[in-house]
Amino acid sequence: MPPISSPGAEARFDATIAAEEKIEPRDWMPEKYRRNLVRQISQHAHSEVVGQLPEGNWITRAPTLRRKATLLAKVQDEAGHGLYLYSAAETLGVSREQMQDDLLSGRAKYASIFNYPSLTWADVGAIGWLVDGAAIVNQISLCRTSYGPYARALVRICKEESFHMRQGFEIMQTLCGGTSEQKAMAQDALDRWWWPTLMMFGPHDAESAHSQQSMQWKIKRQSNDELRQKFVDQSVAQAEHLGLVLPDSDLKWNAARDHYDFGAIDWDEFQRVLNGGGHCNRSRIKARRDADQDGEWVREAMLTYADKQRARAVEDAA
Ligand code: BYC
Repeated sequence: MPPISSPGAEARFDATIAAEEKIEPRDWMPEKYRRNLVRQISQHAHSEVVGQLPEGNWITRAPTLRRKATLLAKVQDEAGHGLYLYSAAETLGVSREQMQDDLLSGRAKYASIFNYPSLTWADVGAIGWLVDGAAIVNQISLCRTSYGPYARALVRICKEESFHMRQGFEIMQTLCGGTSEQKAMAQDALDRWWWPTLMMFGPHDAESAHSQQSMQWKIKRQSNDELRQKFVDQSVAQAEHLGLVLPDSDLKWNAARDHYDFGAIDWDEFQRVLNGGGHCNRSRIKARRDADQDGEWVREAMLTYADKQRARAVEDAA
């Protein structure tokens, strides 16, 4: 049941946001704030779950037992992130079934990056280094989001993402210190993942439909462009350390701005992938639909078991 509005509820909501305190599920909140959060948190949850697929593809082919165990743990963590986030969204009155249905029917989005294929083992390194690296930049900022359950889920997620980024960077480091073929594999993975990673931060601020309101409500704490810039700035030194070249001829230090300038993002490609035209859009949704169907008997069995337990408790109490 959503909290009932009472006189002064909106002023209390505004004062809570202004005081940098958290809005909690028991608090009254504007309906548009609630809906915007459900949209962002559920899309974030879907991204974590669909995001298991590109790397999951390499679990059976990891080059060593140690790499396999680490990758398995990382992919499991992503499933856990999905669970924390679905749980946070449920506190806003939306059901898990509804969110699942929105994903499977294509009504809800998930991060466009996961519609790109993971072609070689180096892609597992590039995903950890770049994709998890971009996610951390975004999510560290979101730890200060105004909705309590989302903020608390993000604190835990960020700790795990930090391990994910390091495992990716270490794979890249190993490949870059290996044979010339291995280094070329690492460069090729960087070339393919760099630009889609920059798209993870969303459209430019001027084109971002939700940013202005989300920043006012402190759901988002930094804009899409600010976070993207932060990611580019941190990545340059990391690429240099690896001895790799970021695939952008316009990338150069701008002393006046105290930031790196970088080239234009292909927004047509971004829109095409968002609208279903990426390499893997269909296979990603098919994998989620198959998982949903394959898991149906488990859900049924658990519900039947829960019903039986409840009936037994009622009998015992009588
Ligand atoms: N991909 O007004 P805007 C991970 C959509 S997974 C797809 O700027 P907003 C990992 C946007 O949703 C972590 N769609 O939106 C897992 C909106 O569409 P709707 C992923 C995108 O919400 C496994 C429209 O474009 N992280 O770490 O203010 C392995 C207009 O955009 C994208 C999160 O989800 C995109 N890249 O800002 C490895 C972080 N960008 O809803 C790693 C949480 C934009 O109007 N989310 N759109 O239909 C956010 O921070 C924000 O939602 C965004 C977008 C910055 C993504």
